[in-house]
This record gives sequence, structure tokens and C-alpha cells, in this order.
Amino acid sequence: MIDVLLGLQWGDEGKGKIVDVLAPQYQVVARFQGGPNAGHTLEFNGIKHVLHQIPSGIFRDDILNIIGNGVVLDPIVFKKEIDGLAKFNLAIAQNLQISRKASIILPTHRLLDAAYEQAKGESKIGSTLRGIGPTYQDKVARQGLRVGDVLLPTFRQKYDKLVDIHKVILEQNNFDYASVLPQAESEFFGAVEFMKQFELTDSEYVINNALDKGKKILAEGAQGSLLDIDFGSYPFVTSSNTMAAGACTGLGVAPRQIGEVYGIFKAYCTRVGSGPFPTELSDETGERIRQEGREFGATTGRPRRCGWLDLPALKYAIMINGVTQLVMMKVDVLNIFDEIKVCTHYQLPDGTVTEQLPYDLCDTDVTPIYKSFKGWQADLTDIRSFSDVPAELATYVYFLEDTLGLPINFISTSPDREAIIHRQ
Ligand code: 2SA
Ligand code: MG
Repeated sequence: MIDVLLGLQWGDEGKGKIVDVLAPQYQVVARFQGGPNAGHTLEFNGIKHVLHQIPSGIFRDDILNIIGNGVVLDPIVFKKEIDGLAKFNLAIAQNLQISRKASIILPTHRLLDAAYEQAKGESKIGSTLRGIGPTYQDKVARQGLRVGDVLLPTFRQKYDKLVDIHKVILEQNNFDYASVLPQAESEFFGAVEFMKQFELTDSEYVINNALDKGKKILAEGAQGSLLDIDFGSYPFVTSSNTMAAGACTGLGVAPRQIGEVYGIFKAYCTRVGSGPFPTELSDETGERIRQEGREFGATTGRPRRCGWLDLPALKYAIMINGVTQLVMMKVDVLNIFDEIKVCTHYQLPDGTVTEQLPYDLCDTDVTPIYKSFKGWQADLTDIRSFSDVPAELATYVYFLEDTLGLPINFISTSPDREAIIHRQ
């Protein structure tokens, strides 16, 4: 079976840590969508490391890591990531494969990302400017470059042909590319050469053969369900299917092969970039969450917007993903609060109270209806068993389980690998 692990909010739920915790049960860890917009943070032995494109199983020597066909890969970022891992002495060349069908991010894709955002002005998406949208655009327009193309004698021609199209668009947008492109291109072609030393495979065969042999595979999602291109708060979304179904198309596995779906959520909400966020706190409480939770973009360093937990949104994410196991992260960030709020419903401008996400969330001012809980105001760092958690936290957890209709199987109590309560 292939299990899927994904974020149920707007990303940054702490997926990296949970992949790392669950990894010993798996022989393969695979990324199925997104690219260097992701920032998966892992902390162990006092070291903190952020991964962008490389799957989070890379720190375990007995795991094969696959960058799947659904991913958009930037060779320049890839080379930097590999260089950054050198100090850990990992067997990366043996343990990492890249799908030949993954899309390549070109330097001009990054420039186009910036040009499109500039043109949008006030209504900009708040993209990470990593070239994600334009690369997926070219994939869907059937003119993109794929990782396997780098081995073809015609690679340079294909590259030039696409870049010529990009230059026209950049010129139309009055975007100055001439001063930056030559340098970026030389870095790009250097990184493409570097990439050739890795195994570029038809990873759908690798994955399905592994499944046939009874191996266990973990599909590692990036960003979050509320940023899904179809079901997120469109247009303020990323350009891929971040939901469980994306694992099938992004790796080449059949729906019937999907086993557990681990849904990761934080005990509160964050969002980085523009778009609706009903429970956002633009006050001192939001600022305390940001500081306490160190809520700054792992890729861009941008301060993340913070707010209380949003149950209508969380329920929606659980529904579209068919979540089987819930994982609650960063509960410890709430240790300092004497009152903790949870949004249970939305009130629409016409007075209607609903548990559903409105279609026009981007244009409607919904008022969250909150339920208040007494804070536990205690340190949780050393707690490993649910029977030892403060009564107020237990009350909070039981309420969430009741409302969400699923048990919360894991509760993370601090960033370290070891700090997790596993409820059987
Ligand atoms: P893009 O770059 O085209 O995918 O941006 C579109 C929207 O998706 C959001 N997005 C993210 N949201 C949270 N975390 C992400 N990864 C990084 C992190 C982000 C960072 O782990 O912190 O460092 O800023 C991520 N990637 C994309 C993005 O904010 C846009 O709203
Ligand atoms: Mg992140």
C-alpha cells in the first residue's frame, strides 16, 4: 500500500517532522507535487534542516527517496540542496531518484512568476516567486521541459524554443530580463549537468514494482489542502493538486493502492501569501502566536499570518482527502494562552450560520463563530503519553475529535523528532 501524508490547512503544518517520525515504517518516500515553494523543516540531534524539493526520508539511509512526475523541479535549487546536505554524509546518490517525467523550472519561469505578480498589483497571489505557476502552465500547455529531456541531444534546442516564447511575454510585461538572465542561465546549465549524476528514472515503474513486492511507500504532500488548485481558495492557491488524489497522478499509482491518509494540522492556523483567512488575528494575540510558533516562511522568510483553528475549513479538508488518521502539531505554541478559541461555524453577511466553506469565500466577509476553551498553561515538552496531558488539553482534544469525527492519533508537543504523543 501507499500511504499519503498531507497538510490540511494552508501549508506549514509540520509535515516534514511527521514524515521523519513515520519514515522508519517505509521503504520509499516520494514527493508527488509542488517544488521549491515547499519548505519542510526537520529537527533532530539539535540540528534544524529545511528541505525544499528532496523528500524528507533522505536522512534515513535505508529509504529510497523519489521526486515524482507531479513535481516541478528547479535544477539550481536542487544542486544547492544537495550541496547543503553534504555535511550529513548521506548516501544520497544511491537513495534518490528523480522521475524523468517531472517538469523542469527554467530561470525564465521564475522571472515570469515575478512579472505576473507585478502585473496583478493589489490582487497578487503572494507566490513564493519560485516559478511554480508558470512551470505548471507550460506543462498543461504541452510545451514544458521534463527532467528526461536533459539527456536528449536536442535539449538545448528545446530550451531555446521555450525561452523565446517566455521572452516575448516578459517583453509584453516590460520586465527587464536581459540584466539577470545570462548569469541565471549559466547557473542553470551547470546545475543540469550536476543533476545528470543522479538516477533519472521512470519512477512509476519503480513505485509500482515496489508495491508488487509488498514494500511500504509514503507519499509526502507539500503546501496544504486549502491551497489545492481545484478545492483551495481559488485564485489564491498554488498550481498543483495538493490533496490525496494528487498522489495518484503525481506518482502513477492507482486509487485502490492508497492506504492510510495522514492529515496534518496545527492547533491554530497560519497562511503565508494573500487570500481569505476567516480566523486571522491581526492583533497582539496573532503576534504572540507568530513569535511563539516561529511562524516565518521556511522558504522565503515571510512572516506568516496567524489565527485560531478553523473547523469548517478543517472538516472540508478531511472530506476531500478521505483522511484516516489525524496528526495535531504545535499544541505547545498554545501553552502560553489562558484562553484558546476554535471557530466552529461561519456567519454569512445575510445572517446564515453555516459549517460549509462558501464558494465565494474570497469575496464574502464571513464572521467566525468561536467556542472558547480554558488554556492549560503548562509545559508539554516531556509528555509522551496522553494520560499525562493537562485536563484542559484533553478537553480540547476530545472536543476536536467529536466535531471532526476522527481520532487524533498523534500530538506533537515540540519541534524535536522525539517530542510526540502517539495514541494507539
Ligand atoms: P506558489 O509559489 O505559486 O506556490 O504560491 C501560491 C500560493 O501558495 C502559497 N504557498 C505556500 N504556503 C505555505 N508554505 C509554503 N511553503 C513555504 C514554507 C513558503 C515560504 O514552508 O514556509 O517560505 O514562504 C508555500 N508554498 C506556496 C503561497 O504563499 C501562495 O499563497
Ligand atoms: Mg513549509
